[in-house]
Amino acid sequence: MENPEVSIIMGSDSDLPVMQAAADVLTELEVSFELTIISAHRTPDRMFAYARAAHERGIKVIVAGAGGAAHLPGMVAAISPLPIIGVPIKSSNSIDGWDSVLSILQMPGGVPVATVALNGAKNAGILAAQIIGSADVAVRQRVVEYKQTLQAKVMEKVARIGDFQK
Ligand code: RP5
Repeated sequence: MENPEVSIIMGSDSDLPVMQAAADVLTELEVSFELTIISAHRTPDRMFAYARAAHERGIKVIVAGAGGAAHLPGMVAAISPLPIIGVPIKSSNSIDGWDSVLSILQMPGGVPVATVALNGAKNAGILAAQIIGSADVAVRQRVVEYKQTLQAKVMEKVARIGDFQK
């Protein structure tokens, strides 16, 4: 996409089946994004170059997914001034998912990473859109409409299953 506002990065192509959900919801909300692989451990120079320059390319939010010893979101947050949303992934090298969660969640003071649930890439994409929407009325309106569809889906189920006594 031209002029992406959100950048989706992940440690490996093996993370893509999870991270695809962030791309899908950003597509649905019509937020421009880029998507690539950056490994904090295997391509450290690439990670530094990316994190130093992402904001200069017009990126406004970074969604970063990794599994196991999941250092990518935290290391990018250490370098970049942009808001970082971390997605812990239960990957092939993850013991049980807790390793990924705690690696991303337990950041030291001064270096925040907004951590979503294990494999929570969909919510990471929505949160990224909400951050973009805080300064973009059209995106914010699409988030409003998205929330209305969530409500409508639940109310359809209520109509099917039954309601409480009013
Ligand atoms: C992490 O190691 C990646 O984010 C991925 O979740 C995990 C396994 O990577 P591969 O061995 O599948 O490339 O850095």
